[in-house]
Amino acid sequence: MRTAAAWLLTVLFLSATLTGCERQANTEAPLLILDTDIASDADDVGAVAVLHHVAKQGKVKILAMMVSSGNPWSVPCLQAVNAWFGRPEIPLGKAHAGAVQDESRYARSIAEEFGGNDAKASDAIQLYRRVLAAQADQRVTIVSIGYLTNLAQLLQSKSDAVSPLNGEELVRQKAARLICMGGAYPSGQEWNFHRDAAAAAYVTQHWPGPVIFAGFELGKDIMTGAALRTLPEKNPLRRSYELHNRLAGRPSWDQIAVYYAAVTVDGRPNELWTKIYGRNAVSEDGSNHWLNERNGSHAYLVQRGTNADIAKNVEQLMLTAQP
Ligand SMILES: [Ca+2]
Repeated sequence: MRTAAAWLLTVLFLSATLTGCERQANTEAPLLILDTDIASDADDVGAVAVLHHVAKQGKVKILAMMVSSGNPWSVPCLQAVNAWFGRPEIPLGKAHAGAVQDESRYARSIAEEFGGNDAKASDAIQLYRRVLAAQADQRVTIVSIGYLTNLAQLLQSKSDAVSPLNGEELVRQKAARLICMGGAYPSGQEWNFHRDAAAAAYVTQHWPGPVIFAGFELGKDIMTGAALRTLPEKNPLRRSYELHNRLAGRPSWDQIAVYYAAVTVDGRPNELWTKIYGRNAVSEDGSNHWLNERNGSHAYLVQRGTNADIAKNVEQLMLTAQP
């Protein structure tokens, strides 16, 4: 067990050495864009619930949500969940044709049971450009909890009527940080990278600013969702987990990325996770390995808190997330 003095020294050391990665220097609530593949697993719905909860607490401000899955029910499902949480107006972006096609055990049912639709959804790349161009410089946190399909296309986008900047320049100017659930650390193969490996490789290579990776290993033993059975049945969060695997609980990969975004405003060390700096290299098959670099603009998260503590926090946020 740490002594108080050792703890203080650790914090001072980390403060002095680990703040270079995130360039967001103010303490205002992050302006946040969520990019989700909501369809193939229920943790995306859990993450959306956590996001609504922390937004209600004033810890983040939601600018838009993008969908990287090509499942036609993903956007209507997300719209239904947002409407249930009292935020039907959140702008939604739809992936281009050719996006990863996922099966889903819940997306269509949630859309139909809770009346979701994609009538007002925009093209994801156009929406990214529009939303980013309208913000103050280096204020936007993007949290990716699915494929990097949209973000790769955003980086490759050309100047247009919205902004004279191309995608990479626009991101450099407006984004404070990208928090990305993807990859395994220090090396391995993970679903989000693997399913659109070209996009994962492009984004890790070309993102013109800090990227913080929340890897496979972080969420896999943080099981949440089973406690949702205590909620009323007519609740899209509970229903998603019920349809997905009968409320048996699922790993919390996506909630962790959102939770991290909400509890770290300016990149100072956090009691639940610390960061290892360097550079992430993604191969053609979507596997990745870590290159240690002292001043790398990438970092991956290493857990400090216990699985039980983090699971309790995440599940509590999901349980108490209410319209
Ligand atoms: Ca996901």
